[in-house]
Amino acid sequence: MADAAVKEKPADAAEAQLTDGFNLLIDALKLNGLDTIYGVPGIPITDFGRMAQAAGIRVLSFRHEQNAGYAASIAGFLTKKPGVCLTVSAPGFLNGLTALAHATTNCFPMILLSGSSEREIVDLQQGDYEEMDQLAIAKPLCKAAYRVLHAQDIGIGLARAIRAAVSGRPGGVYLDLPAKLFGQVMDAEKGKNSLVKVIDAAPAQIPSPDSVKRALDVLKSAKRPLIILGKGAAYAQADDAIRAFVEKTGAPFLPMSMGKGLLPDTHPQCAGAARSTVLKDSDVVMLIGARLNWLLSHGKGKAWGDAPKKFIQVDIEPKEMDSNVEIVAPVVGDIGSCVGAMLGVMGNWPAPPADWVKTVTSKRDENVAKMAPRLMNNNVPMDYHGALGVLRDVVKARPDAILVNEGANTLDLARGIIDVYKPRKRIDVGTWGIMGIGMGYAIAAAVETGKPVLCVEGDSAFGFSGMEVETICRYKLPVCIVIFNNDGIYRGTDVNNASADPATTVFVKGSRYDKMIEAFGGTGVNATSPDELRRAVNEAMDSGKPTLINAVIDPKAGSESGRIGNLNPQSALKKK
Ligand code: ADP
Ligand code: TZD
Ligand code: MG
Repeated sequence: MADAAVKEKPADAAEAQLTDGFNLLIDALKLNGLDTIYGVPGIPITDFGRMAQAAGIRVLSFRHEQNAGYAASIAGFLTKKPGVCLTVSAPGFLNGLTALAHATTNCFPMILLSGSSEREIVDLQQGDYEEMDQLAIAKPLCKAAYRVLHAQDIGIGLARAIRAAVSGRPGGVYLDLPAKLFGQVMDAEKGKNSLVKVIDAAPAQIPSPDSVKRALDVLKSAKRPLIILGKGAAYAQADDAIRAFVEKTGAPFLPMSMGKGLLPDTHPQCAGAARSTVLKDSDVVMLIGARLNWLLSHGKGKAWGDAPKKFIQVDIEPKEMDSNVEIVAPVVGDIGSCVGAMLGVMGNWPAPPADWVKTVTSKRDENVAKMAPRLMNNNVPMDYHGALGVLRDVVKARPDAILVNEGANTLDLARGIIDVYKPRKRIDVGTWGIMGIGMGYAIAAAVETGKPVLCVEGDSAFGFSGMEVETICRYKLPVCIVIFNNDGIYRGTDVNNASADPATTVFVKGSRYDKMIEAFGGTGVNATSPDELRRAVNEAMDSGKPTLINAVIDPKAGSESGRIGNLNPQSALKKK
């Protein structure tokens, strides 16, 4: 056994006094509680992975670096510690880089550790094995990028990476580790002393009392208040304070996709099912850990209606203020401190005007009632509503399970239909609407939380990371994947009349994704009706066995681009 060999090697006197780059990096990670690595082995980091595993770090080997990177990024979101991804030079690094950029865009703390080739050769462009100036390439795509050239700097290098990843607005950090570094030897005692245990990596950022008062004054003046909870609020892990604050205001709240569950979707103040009404008709909007980007129509235009609106924004990043519209009351600080400070000085808070609460509640109840019968349909072939009605019940019965979701129709409809009951239980495509996060997220969610995972995947979305079902089986993770198989992207019905090639959005008809997982010893199920789906998902969630369910969905059921068809250039042209 490799680890036994490493541990039991008799240390002769001279050797005992030396350490090397491999061990220093392992010690530095452990010293800072970074106990899990997601990666793909190869030159020059194969031995590093082995030695890290032998030293008690959990090292999960993936089939593609991008998926390992997505795993690390969501590990960062779920734990507030940087998720660590480990890649080989050039191509492996580039595969991981998409995930690093994704982490940065989504404000998730992550560190990409990558081996790199020999500096002297790379810099003279003499054609080294996997030659690439990785540091230069990573820089514009992450929050910070560093290179460590000397073993005695490993401690400082990792400390800088950790601080950069988690302090302020979290994000992705690149740490370049040239091959030679690992073999560098130094005195063990000096090496030990060179390591840094990062103290208070994400210091509390206390908002100014003036900003807190200003925000509360504006909120109190509202006739039609709205609170929007984004994934920054979920990340902050200030769950009790956020809930207490929202409840004290009595205002309707709208959870963004990954902010769902901070307060349950079934909470009386939840306005999720009255989204367009609250966006249009609110007069004061408080954003907590949510940006006014495309997902909120930039805070202006048709979606927000004509009535004048005042925005309050709670965020750790001062530059976020006024990014799209004027923020009349910026509250800059970490969400725990900001919400705590507001709670501390709210005093007796007046309930919002009853007519506003009533408008929102009746709109919500009306929409929920309209949807209800569609969710109970038992149509064959299944439509999205019939299948999602089942999954909604499954999650309701298991509020601790983590829901991973990607696709177009599969994403947009699942977001609206499946209620979430607890914080950080829904993870999805995030700010970029990226396809491919599915299996990486599922693996990290299972590893980091130990909870069962339900992945609701479009058939196209799944294809981006599908090979990781082997990884799920290899590590025996409690993951149930449900593929909404509608034969393609958005719909399976497109026809190409110009040649014998299939249309660009369709896949092989009647594909049996369930057979993929059987190749690796997992359980595959082909489900053609809501009843079959219910039975299969319940069984998988209860057994914890890796399972892939091919849910056969009517190819005609979806619509182009799901809910965001309006963003297609062709739709914009049609409007003109
Ligand atoms: P969503 O997509 O859910 O609307 P965004 O990713 O757009 O959310 O916004 C998240 C925001 O949360 C970012 O502006 C980020 O700076 C902020 N944020 C992240 N963590 C914290 C924190 N601990 N305290 C305050 N703000 C935070
Ligand atoms: N590539 C990447 C990395 N991200 C993307 N978002 C896309 C391509 C474009 N895209 C979407 O925005 S959704 C989607 C693609 C390819 C797939 C939709 O098909 P699906 O879901 O099968 O996953 P539905 O249920 O058929 O709509
Ligand atoms: Mg599809």
